[in-house]
Parts: sequence; C-alpha cells; structure tokens
Amino acid sequence: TEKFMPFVTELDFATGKLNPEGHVITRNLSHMKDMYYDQEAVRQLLGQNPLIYVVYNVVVPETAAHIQHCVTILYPGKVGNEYFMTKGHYHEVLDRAEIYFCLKGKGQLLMQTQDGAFASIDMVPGSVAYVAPEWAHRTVNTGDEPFVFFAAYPGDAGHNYGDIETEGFAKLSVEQNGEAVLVDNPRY
Ligand code: S6P
Ligand code: ZN
Repeated sequence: TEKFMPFVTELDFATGKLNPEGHVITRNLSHMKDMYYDQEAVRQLLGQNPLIYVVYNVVVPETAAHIQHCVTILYPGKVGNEYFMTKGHYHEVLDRAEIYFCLKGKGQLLMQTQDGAFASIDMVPGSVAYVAPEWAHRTVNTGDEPFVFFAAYPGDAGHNYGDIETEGFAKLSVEQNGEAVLVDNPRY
C-alpha cells in the first residue's frame, strides 16, 4: 500500500484561517435557527442572516489511524441575550475525545453527557481544553472579537448532531448586566 505522506498546513494567527483552507464549513443563523432560545429574536435577525462561524478542516482520511484537525472562527454576537455559539455535537463514535486550543478571543466550552453531567470551561488564548470521551461539546463566544480555536480529534470520530438538535444543552450562555452567565435551559 501507498504511504500517506507528511504535510503541513499554515495557520494565520491574525485571522485563524488555514492555508490551504481545506474543507470549509460556514454556518449562518438560518442553519441553526431552532437552536436559540429567543425565537422572536431569531425571526428579527433572519432577514440579515448573520454568519455565526466558519470551520477550516484539514482533509485527512476518516479512520482511527488519522487525526482530524481544524480551526473554528466563531464570530461575536447575540441572538436576544444568548451568545453566538456552535451547534454542538456528540461524536458518532461516542468515546472519541478531542483537544481544543484557544488562539484568540474568549469563550466558553460547554459539555454534557447523556447521563446528565454538565461542565463548562472558560477559554482564553493559551487554554488547552480536553473534551473527554463521551462528552458532547459546544463553544460560545462571550467576547466582542472572533473566538478562534484549533481542534484535533481521532479520524473516525464522526459527528452526531441529532441528540443536540432535539434536546439542546442543559444550560444556555446569556449576557446579564454585561456578564456571561449560564442559566438553565427551560426547553431541556
Ligand atoms: C469537531 C470539533 C469542531 C466543531 C466545530 C463546529 O469534532 O468539535 O471542529 O466541529 O467547532 O461545531 P459543530 O458543533 O457545528 O460541529
Ligand atoms: Zn467534536
């Protein structure tokens, strides 16, 4: 069999973009409108349909031998008083862990398990967070500049969005008096 050759991707610290860009995923509000709590605020913002995040994925085979890696640029903003966030997911192979390394901006990493545990980690440049096996994960931009983080995870992990799309996360990250606070999700 052919050897898989080593290669390098350049990450621009100023923007978070990768070169080459790899596989690019963009998420606007319309891609995740049901995930925000304040549906009236969603309706008001949908005309403008803001870009919420972009993911640059280095393309490698999706097998256990490989390590997927990517950069997420999560823009600042709110829907009502809920901060812009990623969809969030479990890995399709549930026990596949992940590492998040914050490069720029600030945010929260929300995590939960199927048996009801919840955890959150504040991320600032230099924070290296370990998403342990079996924890769903979502990021939230609690700052006023793009929140940029690098992620690496096993090649065969896959993504399971279904559970989160129907249930959401146990907590919402909202602004109260200028502060980011976690409140119980009334729909959970
Ligand atoms: C992949 C990793 C991240 C997210 C990205 C977007 O396992 O956790 O690259 O895919 O931050 O989030 P989401 O929940 O829309 O995939
Ligand atoms: Zn993941």
